[in-house]
Amino acid sequence: MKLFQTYDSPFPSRVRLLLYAKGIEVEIIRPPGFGASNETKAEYLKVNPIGRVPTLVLDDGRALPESEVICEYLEDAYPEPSLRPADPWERARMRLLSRICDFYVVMAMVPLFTLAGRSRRHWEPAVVEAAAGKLADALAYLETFIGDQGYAVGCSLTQADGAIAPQLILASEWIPSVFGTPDPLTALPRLAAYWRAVQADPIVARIAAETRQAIAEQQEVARDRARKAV
Ligand SMILES: N[C@@H](CCC(=O)N[C@@H](CS)C(=O)NCC(=O)O)C(=O)O
Repeated sequence: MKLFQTYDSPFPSRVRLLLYAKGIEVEIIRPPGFGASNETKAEYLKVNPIGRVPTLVLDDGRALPESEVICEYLEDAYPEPSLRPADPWERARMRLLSRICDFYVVMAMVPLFTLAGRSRRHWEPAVVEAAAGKLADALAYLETFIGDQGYAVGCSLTQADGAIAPQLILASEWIPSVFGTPDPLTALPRLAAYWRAVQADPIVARIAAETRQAIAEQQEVARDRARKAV
């Protein structure tokens, strides 16, 4: 199988967490022409017409986009070890936490992703403040439902940890470092305690290290571009 993906994006990281936990080997491919325009993505659009990462491509060529759908496919096709809790309520909490990430946490960060790609003179403080406020609200939803036994749900790794971990790196490390905003975790003790504890898990630690490295490389490219533009 092949996984079209990038290391700095939270959605493929969620799929990699599952692949690592289940010991599934795949070929990792950065989509050709990714990160520029839709024209440069023409080849990739033939693989996934949605044009986003990740896409899982099976050995017979069938392609599956959308991180949550890929994770559910991998759970069904490779059931052991399961990253879905057996108890229906706990499984629902796993899905709820992942959904909060997809619908609220990421959406709150989108205006900041957009600003970060533009020159600093376009960074209106009101836009940054409004996005940071929405992000704090979204993270407070996680605070309400997050587990207290070292993992998002129960006392072992689930898909929810894969959804949450890369987004917390963006929310509590990348955004404060780029925009000078306070770390939102300081106001969320349960989520902060979860985040400290879950990084002791070797698979979460691996995903976190890959994400931090990719973000650092991307920031270096952005700094280089800014230096050249002066
Ligand atoms: N709902 C999708 C979201 C995927 C997504 O938005 N990926 C972003 C990267 S975080 C992307 O590929 N954006 C298009 C681009 O960067 O050109 C999923 O869960 O897979």
